[in-house]
Amino acid sequence: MPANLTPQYLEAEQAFKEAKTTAEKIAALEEMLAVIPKHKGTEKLQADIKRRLSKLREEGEKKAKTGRQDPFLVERHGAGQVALVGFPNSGKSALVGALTRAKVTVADYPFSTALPVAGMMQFEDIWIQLVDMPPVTAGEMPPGMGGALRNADALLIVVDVSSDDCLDQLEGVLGLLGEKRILRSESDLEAGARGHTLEDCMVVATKVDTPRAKENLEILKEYLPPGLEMVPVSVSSGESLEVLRRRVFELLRIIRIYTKVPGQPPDMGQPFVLKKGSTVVDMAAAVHRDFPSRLKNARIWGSARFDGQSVPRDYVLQDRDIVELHV
Ligand SMILES: Nc1nc2c(ncn2[C@@H]2O[C@H](COP(=O)(O)OP(=O)(O)O)[C@@H](O)[C@H]2O)c(=O)[nH]1
Ligand SMILES: [Mg+2]
Repeated sequence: MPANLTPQYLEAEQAFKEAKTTAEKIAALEEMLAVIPKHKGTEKLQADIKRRLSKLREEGEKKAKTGRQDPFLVERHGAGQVALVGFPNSGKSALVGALTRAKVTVADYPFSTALPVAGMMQFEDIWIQLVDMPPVTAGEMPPGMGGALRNADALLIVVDVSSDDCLDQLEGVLGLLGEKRILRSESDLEAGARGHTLEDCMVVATKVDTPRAKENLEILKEYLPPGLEMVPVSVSSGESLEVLRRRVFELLRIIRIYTKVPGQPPDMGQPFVLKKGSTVVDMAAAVHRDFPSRLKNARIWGSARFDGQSVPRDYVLQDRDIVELHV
């Protein structure tokens, strides 16, 4: 059967041939896998790509262990990893500095951040990792950065509303994310490609303390693509920084679940962090590998109709639920 490869696929294959770093090669192979026409005629090719991918990922991990890792990839910590992307001077480093204890360089000259800097942001009882990224410009992104952005759980698009070119900044970043296939379609993601939809992104409009901010915010609001949220903040005045913490948590679409042993008060220390939509069985799996098969039922405090209510295995949990697993 002919493979009928599309121009999109051939383009990705070309990118693979030109790729120099492991991260670039992985990104190109992922791309090939995402866009390859899925039918009998390409099955062998698909298997071949998958084999090459897993080999490269293994090599990448080995390299990471010996210290020669991709400088743009930041090891994930906490409840989720959120990368900040924006033009030079948009206020990314100032934000990460205000929300975490990371040692960032805030400067009024561009390109003061050459490599990612990560910090942990506290939100109530969990920690979320923020990664300050080197700047992008319209049509340009440092090579290797795409992989790190695809790898993050969510993206904050930082736009400076003190500047009248804030709409160009937003469009520039969105255009670039699309072009580099960091933003991609739901079907690409379902096919196994790494990347994000707009659902994983949020615009942070910074420097709302400045004179031009109000007017520029109105313009941004008008042109904001549907489905993309925006939070206006100021690091200088501290305005809405607490709101931003919560919005970043919501952007990650995660829930916090606490455990309880029968007859004892709940453990309100470090919660288990699960994806939104997770069930009692998912929770059991997070506690112990053997639990799902041994699980009989559970009792829930929080989202249930009454405290201590018995619920089935497929009960969908809500943020802050307390679960007592019966095995
Ligand atoms: N007025 C005002 N200035 C800010 C704010 N946030 C950052 N800046 C200034 O904007 C410049 C660039 O900030 P920086 O965080 O280094 O930008 P980056 O290049 O995106 O990391 C610095 O001079 C900051 O002091 C803010 O909320 N309000
Ligand atoms: Mg910076």
